[in-house]
Amino acid sequence: LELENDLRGALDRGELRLHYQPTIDLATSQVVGFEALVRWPHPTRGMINPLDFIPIAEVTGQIVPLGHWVLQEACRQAVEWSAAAGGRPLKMAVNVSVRQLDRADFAESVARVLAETGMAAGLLCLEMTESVLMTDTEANLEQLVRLKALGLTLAIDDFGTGYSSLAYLRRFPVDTLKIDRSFVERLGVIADDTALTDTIVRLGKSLGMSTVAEGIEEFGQLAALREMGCGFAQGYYFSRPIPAAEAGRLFLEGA
Ligand code: G
Ligand code: G
Ligand code: MN
Ligand code: NA
Repeated sequence: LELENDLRGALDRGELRLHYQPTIDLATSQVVGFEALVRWPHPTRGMINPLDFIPIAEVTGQIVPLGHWVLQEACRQAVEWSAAAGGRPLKMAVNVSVRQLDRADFAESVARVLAETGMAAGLLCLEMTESVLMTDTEANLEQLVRLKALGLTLAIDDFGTGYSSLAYLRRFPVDTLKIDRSFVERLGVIADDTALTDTIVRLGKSLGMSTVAEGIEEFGQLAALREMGCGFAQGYYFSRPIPAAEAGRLFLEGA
């Protein structure tokens, strides 16, 4: 409860921050964009991990204003960095909770953020977990179709860990599969994980979806993913999630 009150205050006082983890194009090794990850530098408890406050925010409903702030800040930042890099396109991925999607006005609020920040819809990717594809299917489908109509892209986060049926991939307008890092972790070590990763990459390809591998920490994993034809990657091997100033410099260096 204390954390809940603190979070409301933190949001009101603008104390939350975004860190950014680069996304690398495996064909060119270029930084093509970032995933925005929220951080809460708490005045007395130190840096609080999103895993410790996002679930609370989801229960209390604070995820709605919090998620809106994240979206707005990430888009604003993407436009700023892209302009500083002479207009080089920058893709920005933002995590979205099912609770946000549940709101009837969600697509409208995303449209407003795009208009206010000048972010090109095609460069914004909304990430959601497989649970979105399982619960309240009709209502969620309608929301995803509305979001797609804005021109943005949709990704399934932590792909392979949920319970969604593969049939849903056909039904829902998904553009990108983010391969969960638990598969990547044991790439080349456990044959089954290697086979599963390869299968997800092929699945993506055959459905016309792009694939992003998460949690790359070693060169061997990178090499294996390249060989499989995985399109993009994130992970500590390239960079941890970093503060905005650092991320801006990283993007400019790659110009
Ligand atoms: O950096 P990492 O500890 O950032 O993130 C932990 C978890 O918190 C991840 O599952 C990530 O998807 C989630 N997360 C990070 N930022 C956000 C956010 O802005 N919104 C939502 N809904 N989840 C987030
Ligand atoms: O669920 P989601 O994919 O949005 O969360 C991303 C989470 O993964 C964040 O907590 C981020 O800090 C973490 N992460 C990103 N890259 C790596 C990595 O290479 N190794 C590990 N262990 N965690 C990572
Ligand atoms: Mn994510
Ligand atoms: Na993920």
